[in-house]
Amino acid sequence: MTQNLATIQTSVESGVLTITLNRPESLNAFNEQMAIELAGALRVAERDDGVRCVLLTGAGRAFCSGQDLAEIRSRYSGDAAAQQLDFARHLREKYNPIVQRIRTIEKPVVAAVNGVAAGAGASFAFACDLRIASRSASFVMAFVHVGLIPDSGATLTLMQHMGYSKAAELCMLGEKLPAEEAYRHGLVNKLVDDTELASAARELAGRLAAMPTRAIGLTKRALNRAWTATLEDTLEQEAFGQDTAGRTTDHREGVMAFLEKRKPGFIGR
Ligand code: T3D
Repeated sequence: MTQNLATIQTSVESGVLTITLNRPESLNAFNEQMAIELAGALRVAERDDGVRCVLLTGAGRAFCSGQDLAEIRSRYSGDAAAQQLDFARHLREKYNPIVQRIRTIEKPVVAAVNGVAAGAGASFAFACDLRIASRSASFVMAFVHVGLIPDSGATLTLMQHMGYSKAAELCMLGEKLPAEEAYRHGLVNKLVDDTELASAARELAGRLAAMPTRAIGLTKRALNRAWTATLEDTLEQEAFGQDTAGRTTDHREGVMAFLEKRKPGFIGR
């Protein structure tokens, strides 16, 4: 089923919710309406058991160009202190809930990066669990060019994916990182020709959606927590996750399928 909202398009097929950022005339710049609609779509994805993987992509030649700069022009009328408050509130209310949801939803989230991902648009791609990109795609930490700092979690996620040195270079210089180079640095998981991106992304997301969703969700939770945890905490988190995964129908199905030498049929529970 396909749904066309003002700034995004959503469709669900075989357990994959595809969210397409759809403002191609501004390279899918992120505005207030998109914040509302994207947050809403992710909320539905979290609650709907029929959704077992989320695929985020962009319409046209870009993934997302970050904050709609035309929209924030109106902020420049107040004094400096008021502007600062406004920026913080804007991040807390519009961007942060989206990044939190992408990171904490216990289902795989894949970014199909179909073109340039700039500013917070790049941050959204970094927040996803996996990135598949077309050869012509690129990442630009554009924040510095408009006198801002990286946000939407990128100061953490970019470092996690690439290490401090490369993250600092990209954030401080704001140079375009082509997808080929991003792939070499491990930022992109899979690189494909432009004409193959849509089908390769659907194939990857479809594969993830047919896997044991509960185990994948608990794996994601454990991986996320491990960044800031001690070994002791990590072992405990894994014990908890295993206890929960071990009680699922999918666990039993996986074991039985192995013993009966057949393909497993996972149901996501
Ligand atoms: O509280 C807060 O709001 C703070 C939060 C900040 C989060 C952020 O994301 S800050 C960073 C914002 N994003 C940028 O600074 C990126 C701006 N865009 C660019 O640097 C370039 O457009 C790209 C590198 C992304 C792509 O370059 P190129 O040459 O391929 O395309 P272009 O010609 O620059 O853009 C095509 C059209 O999209 C153009 O419109 P036009 O002239 O055809 O009518 C351009 O104005 C428009 N566009 C691109 N990015 C944005 C945009 N319009 C509004 N906002 C944009 N971010």
